[in-house]
Amino acid sequence: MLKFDVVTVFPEYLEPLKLSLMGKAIDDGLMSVDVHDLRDKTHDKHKTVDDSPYGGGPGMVMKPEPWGDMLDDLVNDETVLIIPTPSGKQFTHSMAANFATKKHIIFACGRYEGIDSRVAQHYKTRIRVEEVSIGDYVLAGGEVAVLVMVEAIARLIPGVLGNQESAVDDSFALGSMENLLEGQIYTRPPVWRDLEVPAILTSGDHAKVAAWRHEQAVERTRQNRPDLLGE
Ligand code: JAH
Repeated sequence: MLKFDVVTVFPEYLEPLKLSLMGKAIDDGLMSVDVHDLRDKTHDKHKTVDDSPYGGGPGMVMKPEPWGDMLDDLVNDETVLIIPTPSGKQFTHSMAANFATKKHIIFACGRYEGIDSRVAQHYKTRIRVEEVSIGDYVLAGGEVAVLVMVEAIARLIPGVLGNQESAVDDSFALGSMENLLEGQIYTRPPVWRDLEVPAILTSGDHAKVAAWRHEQAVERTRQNRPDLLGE
């Protein structure tokens, strides 16, 4: 049972985690998701979570005290704390597979320019803390990155995927066993708007199908992700 806690000033942003594959995983007791409103740890009338940056500069920074009060309530010895930030390590499928083996993950969602750095610094002395980026773009906050990461992690928890999709397909998350992208896929009808399904796929020759798919995967990787081929 993997327990996710998400801390945010926009709890409604995490509602999609109750749907579809992840909703079913929760209902089946394979994981839990609890969302916490950071403003519950403020004490002033305006529920202030931000302040201006020391040293000047644009925007606002999240104050450390509400974070400390919230995280102290949630953290235990087995917790991994993940902080989504464009300055983090790139999130990958293998990172997701590692997180899927953990008992407890807390996501700390920043807004504005981010969270006072002492929050990560403090918890790093107590537990594993990972600053993680889902790609080289800036969002309005960490919430959407959490949706991405929880979905990627959840489908790697044993029992979450049905026999249809399955963990074996995960070696196809990028490509075959190599670092290749998936090739093109087709279903009925055999002709659609004058476009035919490649004849090899309906030939019944499984060895030829496998070889053709590998060629297509290499070509698509060369086109879209030459970096994966070292090119
Ligand atoms: C933006 C806090 N790598 C995607 C990503 C993750 C987090 C944020 N932006 C982009 C972000 C503002 C405040 C986090």
